[in-house]
Amino acid sequence: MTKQEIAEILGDIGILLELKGENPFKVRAYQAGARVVESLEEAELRRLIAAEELESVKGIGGALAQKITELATTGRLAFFEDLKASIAPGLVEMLQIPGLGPKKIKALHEKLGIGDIAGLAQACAEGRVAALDGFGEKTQEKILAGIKNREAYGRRHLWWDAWEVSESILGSLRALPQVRRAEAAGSLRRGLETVGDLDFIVAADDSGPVIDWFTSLPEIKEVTAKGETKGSVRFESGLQADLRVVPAKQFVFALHHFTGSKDHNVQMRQRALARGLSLSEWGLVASGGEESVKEKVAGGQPMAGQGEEARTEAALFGLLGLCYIPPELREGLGEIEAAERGELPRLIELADLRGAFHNHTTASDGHNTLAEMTAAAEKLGWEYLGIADHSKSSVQAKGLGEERLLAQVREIKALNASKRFRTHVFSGAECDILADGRLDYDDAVLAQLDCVVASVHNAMTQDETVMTARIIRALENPRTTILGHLTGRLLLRREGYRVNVGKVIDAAIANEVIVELNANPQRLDMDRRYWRKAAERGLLCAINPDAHRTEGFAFLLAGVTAARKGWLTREQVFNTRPLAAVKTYFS
Ligand code: DGT
Ligand code: CA
Ligand code: CA
Ligand code: ZN
Repeated sequence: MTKQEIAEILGDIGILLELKGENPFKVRAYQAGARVVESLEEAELRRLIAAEELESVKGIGGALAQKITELATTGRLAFFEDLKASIAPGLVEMLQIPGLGPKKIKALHEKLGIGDIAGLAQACAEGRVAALDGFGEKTQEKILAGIKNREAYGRRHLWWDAWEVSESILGSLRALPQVRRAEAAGSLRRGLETVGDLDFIVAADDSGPVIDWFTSLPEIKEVTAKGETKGSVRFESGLQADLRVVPAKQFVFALHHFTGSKDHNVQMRQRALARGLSLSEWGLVASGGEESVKEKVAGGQPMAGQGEEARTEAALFGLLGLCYIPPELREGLGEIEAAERGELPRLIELADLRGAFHNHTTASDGHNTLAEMTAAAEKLGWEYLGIADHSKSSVQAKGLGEERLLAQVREIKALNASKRFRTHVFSGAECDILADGRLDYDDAVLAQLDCVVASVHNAMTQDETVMTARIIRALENPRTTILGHLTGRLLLRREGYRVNVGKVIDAAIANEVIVELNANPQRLDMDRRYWRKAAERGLLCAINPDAHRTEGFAFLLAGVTAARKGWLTREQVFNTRPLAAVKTYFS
């Protein structure tokens, strides 16, 4: 644990003790301890701990010395964990509201019985907070504004929304004359399905103009930090972004560090240490001595094992005996071990896809006609396009009755025969899985289709056993080709239905049903966490855009990103296969 991390925990202990109404002297001892630790040099702190001389430092008594030692050597502190567990989480959460310190929260709790932010909002709305001693109208208004702010800005954002903003900023950053390299880092680069904030890393000769440009973007609501090499902003949309400017020779190390994840970084640093090296955002240098990596690099100490600088992340990984680890895999979930053994998968890429299934037209709830969708697919170079409009039970989505469906099948046959487009169209349906697991069309009708995507759209509140049995029954139907959006989740909006995903995967494998990775940025369903194991056991994936208009085809990028995060290779994804192979599969 770094001294910064230790100091933060000591500070937190002070706050929690105050929240509990503990003796003020004790509270102040922790606050002072935090400041003392912060003021020490990192190496000096290590030395004092090793020599058991912490108590010789002014402001650190026996109890504090013991806790600092425990933190520094084990990375944990039982006392802190117990303390946190002893306080209602709602009270701790209230600390996030600006202007609310432990004293005020304690008063709100004791005098008004307020135990969480929701209760606080209500008390403010009813004017009860203003009436309290030491609060008043002004404070109440400020608290309410803080709560609203937190609701608007405290949330995460869909990967796709963040990616679109990030792409446009990166394009402009790279066009600045001072900028040599610019990349997005953080969870966005790792392809997480939701993103907390954007992190940009820039190599530039002169940081001032870059920070100035960044902090004066037109969509900005607030500049939350501005320094010589760092800027943080909040856009109107609520999305926040950090920008860091570094010298060119540090770029790769900063990019790697701020890409994360934290777990991946911790394992990489340990690996470096085992090789007598220190890795940080500043560089990779021989370990040992009193200086930090930053000081060593600034002092001109050569970076480990290289003439001048690591120009690429591949070179950085190479210095630690690893092949390049794609950002999507950097979650500390075994990627370093796999890289060491040379067993990283060759991850699927967008260009590997030759077409996609599960797309809607104006026949049901889509916004473009069959011809428009096909023309757009042709423009993207797709060999094939799978149409799957809703089935009759999805009335609200204009689901097709048998007659309209069979008319569409004939229309698609005629379109293919006309050779108007180079893209072949497969006829299909997104067929509802009824509440009891039967499909929404009879066998004779389903037999007319190339591809049946079976999905749950109603009776979503069934309990887990019922829902699981229902989906498995649909998988056992020999007409089912693909299982659509397995859990029905809508990211940041709606939990998926309760279903035993493991059992559904087993049944899909046993019945040779393809499982969809729905690429709609709100869905990304089946979730990335299941794919690696399932695909190793033989499950086939189809990355489907679920497009309701031609622009929806672009969502495939979100789907491919999620698939990469699930360790999937080209071979494990069905729609990388050439047209002839897909025709054979469907026949
Ligand atoms: P987010 O923004 O919540 O979606 O997730 P990230 O991963 O983008 O997290 P963020 O923005 O706080 O930081 C970006 C990366 O920087 C993170 O993945 C790892 C690195 N990093 C940030 N703070 C720390 C830290 O305190 N310790 C370590 N080891 N790494 C950190
Ligand atoms: Ca971030
Ligand atoms: Ca950040
Ligand atoms: Zn659907």
